[in-house]
Amino acid sequence: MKEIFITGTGFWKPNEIVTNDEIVNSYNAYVDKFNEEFKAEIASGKKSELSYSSSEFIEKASGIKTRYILDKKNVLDPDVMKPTTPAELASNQSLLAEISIIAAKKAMEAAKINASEIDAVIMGTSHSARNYPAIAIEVQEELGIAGYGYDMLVGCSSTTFAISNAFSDISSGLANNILVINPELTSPANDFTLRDSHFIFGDACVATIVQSQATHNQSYKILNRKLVTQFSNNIRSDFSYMNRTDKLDRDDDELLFRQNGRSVFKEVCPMVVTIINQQLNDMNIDIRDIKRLWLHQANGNMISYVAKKLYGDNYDEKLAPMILAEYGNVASAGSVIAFNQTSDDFISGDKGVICSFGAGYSICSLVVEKV
Ligand code: CO8
Repeated sequence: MKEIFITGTGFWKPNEIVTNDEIVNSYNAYVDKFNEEFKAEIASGKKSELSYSSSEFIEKASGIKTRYILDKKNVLDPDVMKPTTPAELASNQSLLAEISIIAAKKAMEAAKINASEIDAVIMGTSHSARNYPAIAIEVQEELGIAGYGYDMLVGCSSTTFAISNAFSDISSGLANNILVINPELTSPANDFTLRDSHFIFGDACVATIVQSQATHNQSYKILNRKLVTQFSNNIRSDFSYMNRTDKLDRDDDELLFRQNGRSVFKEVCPMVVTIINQQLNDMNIDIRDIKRLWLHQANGNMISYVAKKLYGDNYDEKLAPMILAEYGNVASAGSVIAFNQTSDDFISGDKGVICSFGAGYSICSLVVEKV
C-alpha cells in the first residue's frame, strides 16, 4: 500500500466580518418590516407573525460569534437579505474558481509545489456555481495544471470525501500529486429571512495538496480513511435544473438550504462518535494518542458532544478546536480550516483526526500523523 500525505493547506475568506449583533439587527429590522407589511394577513391567520432573533440565543445554541460574508452590505440590508454575485458567464471567471485559485496558491506555497508538478484537480463543495464545465477544470486551466479535473458534491463532507478521492487516485497510480479545492460560498444558498438558520453560515474556501511523498517535514501521512453515508431529508436543498420543469413553481427561497437542526444534532453526533471509535479500534489506536480532533464546524455543542463521548466529560477544549466561533459554519471547508489553523504545535509522530459530517447524511474521518 502506497503512503499518501497532506503536504499543504491554504484558505480564503471574505474581507468583511459580520458579528451576531449585526446579523440580528438586520434580521429584526426585516421582522418589523414583514409584520407591518402583512399586518392584515397576520390578524386573519393567513400568515404567522415573525419573532425576533437574538445574539444570546445564537451564541448559546451554536457557539458562533462572527462569520465572514462576501457581500455584507446586501445581506444585512433588510430590503435585500441576500448577496449579489457576479453572473456565471462564459466570458467571466467563475467566482468559485477565483476563490479556489487564491486558496490553491496558498496551499501550493505551503506544500512547496509548483502547478507543473500537479497531476489533477478535485473540487468538492455543497453547491457548485454551475453544472458544467467543471469548476475544477477551469481552475486547472487557469493554474496551468496538466492531467484531469472533476467536481463532486457531498454536502458538508465534500472536503474530506475529495481528499479521500485524491488518496484513491494516488494509490491506484492515476496521479502522484493532487490539488483538492473546496469553495464554500454558502451565503447565496442561505435564506437570511429564516430565524432558525439566518445566523449559521459563513463563506470560505479551502485547498489541500495530497501527494505520494512527504516533500517536507510539515507533511501529514494519511493513516486511515472511514466513509459512511445514510440517507436523510433533514438537511435538504431542492435547487435543481428540474425546478423549471417540475410544475411546482416554487419561489427561489423555498429551494434553498433547509434543516431540522435538532434532528440533525441528535442523529449525526452519535454516528460520528461510533465511526471514530470503530476506526481507532480497527487501527489499535487509543483515543489518548489522538492529539486533536479537527471536526466539522457546524455547531459548538455538537463538537463538545463528540469530544466528550470520545475523551470524557472533562476534556481539554484544545483537543477539539472551534474555529466556528470566528468563521461560522463554512460547510465542508470547516474541518480543514480548523486543521490549518490549529496544528502548529504538532511534532513528528503526533496523530489527529480530521472528520467532517453533514448533509446526506455523510461522514468522512481521516486519521493523520505528522511526519
Ligand atoms: N433567535 C432566538 N430564538 C430562536 C432562534 C433565533 N435565531 N432560532 C430558533 N429560536 C428558538 C426556537 O423557536 C425555539 O423556541 P421554542 O423552544 O419556543 O420552540 C428555541 O429557540 C430552540 O430552538 P431549537 O431547538 O431549534 O434550537 P437548537 O438548540 O436545536 O439550536 C441549531 C438550533 C443551532 C440549528 C442546532 O439545532 C444545530 O446547529 N443543529 C445541527 C445542525 C447541523 O449540523 N447542520 C448541518 C448543516 S450544514 C450541512 O451539512 C450542509 C449544508 C451546507 C451548505 C449550506 C449553505 C447555506
